Amino acid sequence: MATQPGLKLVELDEGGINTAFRADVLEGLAQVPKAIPARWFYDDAGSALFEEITQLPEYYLTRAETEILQSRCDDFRRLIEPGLAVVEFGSGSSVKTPLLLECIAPAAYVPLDIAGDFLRASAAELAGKFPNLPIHPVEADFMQPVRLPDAVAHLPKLGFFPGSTIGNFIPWSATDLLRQFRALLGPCSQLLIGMDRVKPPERLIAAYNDPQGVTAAFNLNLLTRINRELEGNIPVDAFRHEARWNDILSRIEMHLVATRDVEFSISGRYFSLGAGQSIHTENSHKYGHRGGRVLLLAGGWTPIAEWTDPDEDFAIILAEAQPERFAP
Ligand code: AVJ
Repeated sequence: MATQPGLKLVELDEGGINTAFRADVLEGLAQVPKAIPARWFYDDAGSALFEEITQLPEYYLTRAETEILQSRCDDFRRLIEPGLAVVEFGSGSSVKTPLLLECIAPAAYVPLDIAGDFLRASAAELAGKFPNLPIHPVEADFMQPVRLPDAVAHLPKLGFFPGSTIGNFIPWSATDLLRQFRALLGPCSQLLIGMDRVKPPERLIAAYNDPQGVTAAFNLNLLTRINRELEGNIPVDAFRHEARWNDILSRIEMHLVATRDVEFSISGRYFSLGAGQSIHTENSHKYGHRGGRVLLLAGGWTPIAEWTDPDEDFAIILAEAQPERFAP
């Protein structure tokens, strides 16, 4: 079956401006310290740069997670029933998805992503690999209320949230998001989620500050996107990429640091930064083997199995929706 036309849930104003993007940028830059939510990295250029990051020798996350997915097919088949709808949150290029779909014999696949063209291209490619699987791409921000296609309404669901994307959210928002997933997927659903593990800061920083400068380009692309889509004139060359380990909050932070005093405008609003000040663009939280499970429990999901790669760099956890009430 061919790819469905898909639902489009991105709101544009009369001028074709993405209003949610504009609101996040204008609010975020008016804040102290300045911050822009990481989800806005993923325009087409940003999504392509992220795919490049996943190939970097320093960026172990994707390789470690792929290794787990490849080696645990029997476990997935045993613990996940056939015939359910797989709903992937932030599907991106969907490169890891076949590894799961091959194992568990699903009845449908629903990739959700905010990068529309990228989403449709990836869905089309996947349709080539799984000609008998109904695919229903949904262009949406999974942080907003989402409606699943009617075609999968009656099916049991497996949420798939790989890549350690959960790490982008502060634990408070992460638990909100997990609860939202639970509400969307239903009371008998399961969730397969990837989380990056805590490890020595040197390795973490190297993964987010590669010598080739791909991560820097990914971070700086946000400014280029703002200039293009939100009528901005940010001098991109006046910023440099920085990755910091915040130990007390257990996260890598990415910043865009002004290398000199800068002034610019975005959608008619003026902003300035002094030399050395930064725009905080991403958090990537890392969890220990207990912390990750507690996060899931707090978000309404009971862990039932956990796997890591041999070096224990990365974990995949399978959880099921907690019943409304449980003993004691
Ligand atoms: C896709 C959010 C998991 O935090 O590791 C990679 C994004 N940022 N390099 C991550 C990212 C910089 C990535 N996630």
